Amino acid sequence: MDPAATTEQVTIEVHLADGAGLDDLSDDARAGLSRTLKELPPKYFYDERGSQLFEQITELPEYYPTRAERSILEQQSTEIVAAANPHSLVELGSGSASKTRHLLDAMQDAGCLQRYIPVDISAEITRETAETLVREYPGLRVHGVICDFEQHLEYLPRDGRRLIAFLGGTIGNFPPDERNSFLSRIASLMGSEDGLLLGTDLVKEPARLEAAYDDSAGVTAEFNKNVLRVLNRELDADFDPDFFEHRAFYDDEASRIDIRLRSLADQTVTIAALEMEVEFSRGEEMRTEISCKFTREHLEEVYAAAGLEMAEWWTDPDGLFALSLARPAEVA
Ligand code: AVJ
Repeated sequence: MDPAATTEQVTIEVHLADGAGLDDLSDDARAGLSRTLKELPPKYFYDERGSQLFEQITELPEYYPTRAERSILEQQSTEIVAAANPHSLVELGSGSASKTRHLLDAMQDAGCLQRYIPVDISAEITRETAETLVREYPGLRVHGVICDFEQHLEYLPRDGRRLIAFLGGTIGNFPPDERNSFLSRIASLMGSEDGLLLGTDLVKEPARLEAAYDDSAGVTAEFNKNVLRVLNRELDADFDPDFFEHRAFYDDEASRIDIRLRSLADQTVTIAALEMEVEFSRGEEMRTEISCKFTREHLEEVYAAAGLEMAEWWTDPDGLFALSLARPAEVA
């Protein structure tokens, strides 16, 4: 498709057809709301307001993952870059790339920084970030790829030794089957010298986990309900967020936080764009997100199942969060 903008150091490649996002939302909403346990995929939280609310979440006292991951990057980026020794840094879901600078700094110090390839759904944020970074890092070329990285991994440039970073713990949003096919696809696109740097939140006391997803200021509750506003706007639906309540609990068996919206009344919601009426009984819960928590042993198994091998493992001083480096497994 058409490269949206090219300057000397910045290239932005757009692979999103107009309306594709809306088609996906329509399909996902129709399928998810037809299940016995109603469900909406978490990627639709992140419109402008949702992204702002998530930014607020990352600053909440209860929400430790962002700070813990940042502290690993602050302390270990030199080691990470030495272990991966990349020419380019590919980042899936790059957004404003705030944590990425630690890796770029370490690559610059090691003299190996050539290219940064942010992969994101938002062209605006990616372009702004690209322009800022080329000013901050002389000689850096930024090649942004605007796509849904869940669907369009094959658009990633393949030349040079790459470190593919997938930070923030977003891999936790994938159910096991989808996680396995996603990681398997990444593995199949990796050269033998490429590395995957994956951020994962770790198993810990349920009370601590639950507090991180049900903060006392109610920001996560607003974030959760925001998906209803997205459906109201995009699909001409009539959800009343006041008739739903935020709920987050740790599912010990599945090692994951389960996030839901519970209906406070018997109610019927109309989704005009889908010509659909959806009934909720009082107390019925709709799942809006899962956030899987890992141990090192479990993650090693997850990698192995996807054709990857854990090469390195770093945690923050409190052992809350991990970054790990994986490589394609040797094929015998
Ligand atoms: C951005 C997916 C990593 O699962 O912790 C935060 C999203 N949801 N609070 C997470 C989220 C509710 C977050 N990820």
